Amino acid sequence: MVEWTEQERAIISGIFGSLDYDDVGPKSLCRCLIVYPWTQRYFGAFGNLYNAEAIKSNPNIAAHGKTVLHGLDRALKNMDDIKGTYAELSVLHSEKLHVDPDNFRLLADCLTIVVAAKMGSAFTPDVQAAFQKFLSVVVSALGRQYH
Ligand code: HNI
Repeated sequence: MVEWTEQERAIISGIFGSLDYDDVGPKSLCRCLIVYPWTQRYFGAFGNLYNAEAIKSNPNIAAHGKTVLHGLDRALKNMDDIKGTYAELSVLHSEKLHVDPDNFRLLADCLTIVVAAKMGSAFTPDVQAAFQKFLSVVVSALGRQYH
């Protein structure tokens, strides 16, 4: 089981407490789709992804970015059982959506960059360490039900 210090818990809840989901969610997913274009293959039914501008102005992508970010609330509320919390979502991504689990890390990295850009100098190494630890646990939990 993952151990969390009080400082890590405080940092992580602080980040999410001041997070603008409607801005950060879409920006992170857009960044992932632009920087790693092969991730677009899962969003064939989402409409126009022809170039970066199209991705950034695609309302389906924006909506899904918010869904994914709100998906992280589950981990936030269950910090001591992130693995169990994501069992079902892991099965969905594996068996139904067939998302390559390497992509979880890519999206997590894009989220880190967007959050860092927003926080500026408040994104200290300690903050980065706690946030990346949290996302690593999420990424590992989401990849858990893959065979
Ligand atoms: Ni993901 C659906 C959460 C990474 C492709 N995804 C969801 C849903 C949640 C979610 C929540 C909605 C489930 C439902 O309807 O019951 N996804 C997350 C989280 C991460 C993640 C927390 C990682 C941090 N998903 C990814 C990645 C990809 C991805 C990296 C592909 C590159 N997800 C999808 C697709 C769907 C999806 C595709 C279905 C979308 C739809 O509406 O058809």
